[in-house]
Amino acid sequence: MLPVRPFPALLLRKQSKRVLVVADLHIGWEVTLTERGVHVPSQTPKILNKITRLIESCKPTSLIFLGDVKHTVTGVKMGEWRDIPDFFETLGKKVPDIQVIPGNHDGSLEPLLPEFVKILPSTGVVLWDIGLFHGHAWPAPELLGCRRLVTGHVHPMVVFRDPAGFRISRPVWVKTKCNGEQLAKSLLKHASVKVQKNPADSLLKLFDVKLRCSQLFIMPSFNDFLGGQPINWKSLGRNARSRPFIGPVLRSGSIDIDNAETYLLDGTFLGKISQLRAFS
Ligand SMILES: [Mn+2]
Repeated sequence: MLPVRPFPALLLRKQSKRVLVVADLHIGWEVTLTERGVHVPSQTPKILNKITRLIESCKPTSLIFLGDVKHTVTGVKMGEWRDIPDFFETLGKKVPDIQVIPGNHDGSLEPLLPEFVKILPSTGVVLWDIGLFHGHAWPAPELLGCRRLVTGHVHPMVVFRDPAGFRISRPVWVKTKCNGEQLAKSLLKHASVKVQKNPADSLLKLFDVKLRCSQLFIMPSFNDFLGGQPINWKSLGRNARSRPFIGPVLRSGSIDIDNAETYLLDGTFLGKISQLRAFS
């Protein structure tokens, strides 16, 4: 599992298979601006250009979109109606296998996709020893059998502010520990399952899943034009549970947000989130 520097993309490899994962494209975001009188040309050609360069350098056998391909949450805006089918048709000529894990913005995405694009469950998928899910909803129990989980949805950014009021924000990768027992407990509770004294036993008994997850990676958004969540905000650590945007897994108390490591897209290690709060 390798981040493809300096792209917000992940390459997963096993034998001859090469799976490229990208998250949160939010195609059509600029259409929402146009509706409010701010006219920005379609960003889809730029996104397509970037993903094409990535495909040329990684030569993937599969491409997985980790949710939020489109921007409007329900329904379809004019720009999306035009851009999304063309976008996938172009990629289909370059990569033999294309799959989408739907995110919370992907309502009505299916009619826009060419038939060769496979739609995966929105509860995520297991790929070898890696659990991939978007992050707006609970993953399927079988993902907890993977040592590593990869999610999107948050569009993590680190924000630095200086005394003059200048602000710099950069998209980052987040790598952190995940308490499998706690996560299993929350997930079972959500599934209205009575948890026995040991959540790992319940997971095994009810879902035939051996609890293994211990690490979580949050992917940056693939769309440069889009904002994100400043994950080093002073209040985020304390109030993580009350912030609905970050999704049930991050709210479950099983993710060590304070000690999460952040990396720029070029691989530079910035520090732990708890250290970076002082600069936000
Ligand atoms: Mn999302």
